[in-house]
Amino acid sequence: NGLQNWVLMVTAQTPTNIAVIKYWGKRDETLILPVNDSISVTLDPEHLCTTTTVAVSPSFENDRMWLNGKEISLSGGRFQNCLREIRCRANSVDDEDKGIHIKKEDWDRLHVHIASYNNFPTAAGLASSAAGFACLVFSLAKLMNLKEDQGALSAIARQGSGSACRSLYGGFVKWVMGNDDNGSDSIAVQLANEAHWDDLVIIIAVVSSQQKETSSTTGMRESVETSALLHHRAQEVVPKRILQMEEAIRTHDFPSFARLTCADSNQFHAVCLDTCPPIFYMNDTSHRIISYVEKWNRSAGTPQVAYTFDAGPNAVLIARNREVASLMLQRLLFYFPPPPATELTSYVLGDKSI
Ligand code: 2P0
Repeated sequence: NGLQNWVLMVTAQTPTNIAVIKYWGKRDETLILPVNDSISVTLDPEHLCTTTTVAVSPSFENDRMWLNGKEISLSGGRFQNCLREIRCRANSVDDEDKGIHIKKEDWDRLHVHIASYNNFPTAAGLASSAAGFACLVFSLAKLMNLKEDQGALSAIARQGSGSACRSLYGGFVKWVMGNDDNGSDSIAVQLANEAHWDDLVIIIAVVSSQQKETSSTTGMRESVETSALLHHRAQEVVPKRILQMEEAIRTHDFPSFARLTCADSNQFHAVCLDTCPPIFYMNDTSHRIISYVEKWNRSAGTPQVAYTFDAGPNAVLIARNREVASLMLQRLLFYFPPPPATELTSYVLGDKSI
């Protein structure tokens, strides 16, 4: 194409994922290699997701990115690592209809523009970086016609943000920590697809949509350096839980699934408390939600709801079926009534301390 005014675009949408066996701690900070395996469930794409459009044109002079309409810097090592890994695997692209022909070697001098939107609060402990980097890598891989399989793409997304590697699949996903120093075997694999256990309903109770005080990256670095509990957890506890969780998912065993999910969330927050200086991600409302679910499960005789909290105070509640979910929603709104919309956005649960 002699004209220099063409633009080739790809748009993709990627949901976020919620870990039920948590990733917390790296053994390699640059390659983002974890100290333990983790397991997550990927949410439905229409709820918490990132939509990313990537474009390439000979008229673009630099790589640029906009997040929620605001330009952000691409100079960070993580973006650069992802872009480099994708560019070096790029292939030729021929779009006859548009008369666009890009040769493999052209990708070295072509620049990309990236526009990304989250339909949920960024950095409020709702795994925005997971959906973000997964979507970035997936859409760039499509644009640049990569031939790599999902596993190899997950290893690239992992270098953007660890939890991102799990968002390349739906359903239940395991991030295998791997053994290689180069990270080639630290990839995500799908344990079961989204249809496997579709009775489960996930409700996210937004306790606060404010940005968290300690980023996951900083928090886990400090935990690796100072928490003896983290090392015990990674070596002794998680390997057993991973096997038990895989079995619970395979057999739709909700009581085991709920017990493991709650225990692992609580141990992750115990590691945060065991870190010096201690990290507090949950607040009083989070603690009250835990007590409330524990009481409910005990009085029902068998678990009805599992809870899990990431690097923030928001509760992720997993109900065993739709009936339980609807009951839970009614009860949550009764016990944790949202404040008037004038004080806070109406979907934020009541918490006098905010
Ligand atoms: C997880 N979290 O497994 C755990 C549980 C938060 C608590 O993965 O440094 O944003 O980018 O690899 O992926 C959050 O950590 O951290 C996280 P980086 P990431 O979902």
